[in-house]
Amino acid sequence: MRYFPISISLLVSLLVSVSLIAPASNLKAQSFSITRNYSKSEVRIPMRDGKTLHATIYAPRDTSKKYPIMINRTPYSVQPYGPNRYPRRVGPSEFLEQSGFIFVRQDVRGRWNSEGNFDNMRPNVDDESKIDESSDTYDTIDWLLKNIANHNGRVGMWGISYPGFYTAAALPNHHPALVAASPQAPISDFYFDDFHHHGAYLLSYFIATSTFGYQHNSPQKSLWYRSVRPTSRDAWNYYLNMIPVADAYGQYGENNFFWQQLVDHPNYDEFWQSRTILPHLKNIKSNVMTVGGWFDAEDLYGPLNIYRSIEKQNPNAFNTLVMGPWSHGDWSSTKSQAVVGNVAFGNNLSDFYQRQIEGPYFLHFLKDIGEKPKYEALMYDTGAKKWHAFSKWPPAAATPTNLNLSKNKSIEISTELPSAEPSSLQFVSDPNNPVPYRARKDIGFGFTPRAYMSDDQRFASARSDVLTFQTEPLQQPVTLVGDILAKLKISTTGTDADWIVKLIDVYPQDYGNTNRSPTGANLNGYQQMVRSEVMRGRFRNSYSNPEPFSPGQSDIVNVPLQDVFHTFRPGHRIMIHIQSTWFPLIDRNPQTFVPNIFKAQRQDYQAATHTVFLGSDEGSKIEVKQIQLK
Ligand code: PG9
Repeated sequence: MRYFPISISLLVSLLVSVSLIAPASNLKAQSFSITRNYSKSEVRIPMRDGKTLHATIYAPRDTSKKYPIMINRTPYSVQPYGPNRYPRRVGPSEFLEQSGFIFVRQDVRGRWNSEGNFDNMRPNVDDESKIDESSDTYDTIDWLLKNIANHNGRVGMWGISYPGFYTAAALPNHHPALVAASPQAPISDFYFDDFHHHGAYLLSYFIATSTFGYQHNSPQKSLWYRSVRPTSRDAWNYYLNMIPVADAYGQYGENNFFWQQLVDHPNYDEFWQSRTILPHLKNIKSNVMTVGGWFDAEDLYGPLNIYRSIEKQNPNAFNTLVMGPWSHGDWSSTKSQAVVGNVAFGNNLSDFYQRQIEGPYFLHFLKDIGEKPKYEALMYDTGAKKWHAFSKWPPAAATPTNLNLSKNKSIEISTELPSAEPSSLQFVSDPNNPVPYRARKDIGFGFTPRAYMSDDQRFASARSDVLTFQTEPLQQPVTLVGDILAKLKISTTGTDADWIVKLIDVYPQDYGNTNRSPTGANLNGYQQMVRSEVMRGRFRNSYSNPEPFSPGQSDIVNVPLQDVFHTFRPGHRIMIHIQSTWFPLIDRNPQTFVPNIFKAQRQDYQAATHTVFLGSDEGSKIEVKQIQLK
């Protein structure tokens, strides 16, 4: 068994012993002033094609030492612009700001005060005469090393979300001075992160789509576009009436190039395939620490697959993965409690991460302070609520197991195939009466969907168009690790359908007596979402070549769910949901096969009867991996 069950206290004592951090008594920092400790300068850095990119440099006022350069590249602006205006935060954490780095924040090509055209997830081109995000970062690093004072010749990069993508996109053919990169909640591929999940468009990104769809004509220090403004506060009906979805175009205006690209490329074609960074993560000499949140609604595919791609293509690289009980980017917060929706995971988790995980990583590789991290994967068990360090992910000790689904809606956990006789269950799926992705009271307009990832699923269990399966209360803990594959044998009376699968932790009826939720939610019998995913049925055999279903004919739909690390404790149940609408998280499948669902007309949206085949070795089952933790 090659894993190291490490509690926070043990991990802290390990790190305090190498005097990386002050003992707990000093953990709470005084309020650290960027203005008092850093001087600001603004530069325009020339790229190899002649375009110049704006960068703001915050250098320590103490010029008696040499410092590493720490770069963050962003499409969200490096505001505030102007020599005498300082932000509250310039680095990944106050802990690292206090340690002293030369922080460089840059507007990426085509955004805000930088020149050039913006291109979402700009394709990486392996041609040094052409530009991409890798070449822009190389040119930026080269210029900085030659033009700024007091650096120690080493460069780090970090970024959360889109800046996480730019950190990963710096790695192909990276500058030799780049020695420590930390892509955090990084986007890897817009067909599996953010805007799409396995072919389904995330309608819940409707507001965000306007952010990345307007070119500016010249460098700008203030917003050059108007975000789309829904004409109603009733999100549910606003989205329900948006048919054809492509009509939203009218609300964006003709010049939202990204919306047009989304509508024109519903399949995983060359447009999207050219924009994934995963196959380009080769020949990496830099050290990499990828960070993600188990409840990240935006970019969960990204961190898991960037770690995997680097591991596969660079077996000798220092490549670590940290996954904690966080939603999108929570690890960078200064909040004392880690809470996702109604579920609390403990105190000082982001402080622990910043001072004892992220901090030591950069201090070691950029300043020769402290030891190299001793784990490859530092993973948080979201059920038992404790950290574990593994030598690889998924852990070598993980054993394949099946959640076998039965007609009586029970689940049998077994390494054997289902023993029950062949059977089936049916439900009517109606896109005009879709299953909400949250309790209706919680559905509104947001920049992106965030909080649904640990929601109570009792609102859905009660619906006839959601098939609900569950185990008996567990006698022993069941720990699931790694990715999950729902192998569904189905049929439908329609010619297209979406298949959504959810993994749920059902709390005991008497749970809440001692564990009230920080939001006041009653946790007795709470049905906590652990993982969920959709497969748009037309893409079941190929994301690039959609196929209709033949009405009444059985077919196989494999639904890949992202990794988990979750212990279902004794007294809890494991629950599975299967459904075919998930609104308005994703757009609705009209259940009539049309060339492009964005352009489906009202008459295409038809109810259909779906059948899920169970039992025997051909029946539907959920393939998981189990580990026995000490
Ligand atoms: N990945 C996040 C995002 C990308 C595009 C649109 C909306 C959100 C992020 O960068 O925060």
